[in-house]
Amino acid sequence: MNALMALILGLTLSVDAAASQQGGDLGDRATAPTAFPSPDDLPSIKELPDPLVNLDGTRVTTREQWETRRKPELQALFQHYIYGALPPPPKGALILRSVHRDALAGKATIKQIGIPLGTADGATLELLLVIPNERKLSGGAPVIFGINFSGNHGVLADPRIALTTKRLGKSPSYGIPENHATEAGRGLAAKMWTIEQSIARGVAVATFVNSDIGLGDGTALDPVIAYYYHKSGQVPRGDGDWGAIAAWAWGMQRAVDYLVTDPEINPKQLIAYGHSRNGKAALLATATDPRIAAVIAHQSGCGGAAPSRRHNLKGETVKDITKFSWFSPRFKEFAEREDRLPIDQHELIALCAPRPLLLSNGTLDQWASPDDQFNALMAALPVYQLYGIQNLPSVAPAPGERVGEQVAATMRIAAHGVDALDWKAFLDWLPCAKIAVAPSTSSSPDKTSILEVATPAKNTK
Ligand code: GTR
Repeated sequence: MNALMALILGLTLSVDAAASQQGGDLGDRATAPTAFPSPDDLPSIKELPDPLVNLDGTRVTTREQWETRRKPELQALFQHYIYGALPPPPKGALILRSVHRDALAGKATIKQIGIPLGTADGATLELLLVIPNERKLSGGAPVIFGINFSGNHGVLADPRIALTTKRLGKSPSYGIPENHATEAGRGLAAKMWTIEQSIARGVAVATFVNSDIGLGDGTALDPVIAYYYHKSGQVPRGDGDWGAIAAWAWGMQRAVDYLVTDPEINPKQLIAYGHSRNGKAALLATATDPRIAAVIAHQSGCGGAAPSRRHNLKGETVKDITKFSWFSPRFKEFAEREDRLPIDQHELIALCAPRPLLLSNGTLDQWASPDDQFNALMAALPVYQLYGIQNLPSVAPAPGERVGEQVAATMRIAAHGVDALDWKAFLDWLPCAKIAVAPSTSSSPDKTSILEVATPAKNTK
């Protein structure tokens, strides 16, 4: 019997928080903290823990054991030690606010949808959905959906897209001179989404601003996030209360609540996407919601695809990242003793199995630890193998390369940022995920999309 097994035998192991995801009935707010050992009582594990070994030391050998036992256990462990508890889905009717079929010179339909978030003040998430009008396949368009920073009106310069009234991060270059959206910001973030590129290839794009859930910058109370603390509105946060990453991931799952109902969208082809902190949220959303079909995590770094037990000395650490209010307060307790974590981020990747997954990185963004992310990907592969997934990657991608197929990694010579070439690489990968896309009309062959050298991109914060 290993030390950890001995410890947990005396504890009530509850996986209710994870098991309750998507349809559980645990009341309005987050569930009570699960009883797991405190960091002081956890054994040191120097290497990435084996995803196929249960907390009590027994081994998972079948898909059924993974699905029924290890997966819910890991979902509970991630919520307990790292992200905090995700509440169950809220109730409330979706509101279709507007439909415009003549966007992008007639190539696309814009829909704006209000999604109630279940709070007492009636807060909503405002989803922008842009759908290609020309679709050769029946069954609806695939959709890439993710979070934006500067408001829906920033990602596409269409005057009919509503300006958010929420508190935004001050960013004059995105038309946010103080903390609120202005008309001047319309379309200023379009280069980070290149929505017309997805539309040309038959792929829909959906997005909402992070502030609909909460800005998560620690400067002011984020009402939706605080509403779902264990003790409503309790400030400062308590052990096990969620941080912004979990809240954003939960917001992405609320977008899914709508996307599965839209007849113009293929409900089996919902692709979660995120850059940086939003990449962390996209991975967590996928790991805890089976309705999501695939995930693209771009430069997701620490708390995303990069393990806390990292080797890259230039990479972000648990100590660095827990200065933000993005995680459960418990995660901070593992700063400089990451070896005490009973889990690591490769297991977040493993929770996405057998679904297609793309990790995209830039050589000049060492803060996001691309090599460590690749190690995490490799350590997650035994779970993909359990499902018989083939053509798995074995060596890290060189700059300009994509390795793997359904499970893939790409590398560019690029800094922290996202642009048209990144989106081209995402779209080029979709056929590997068995999601049909129209061929690229760009003159360069598909493979060169990630070969081009970008000038260091601006941080998108
Ligand atoms: C940084 C953070 C990264 C990444 C980035 C971002 O400050 O350290 O993990 O999330 O912000 O989201 O832009």
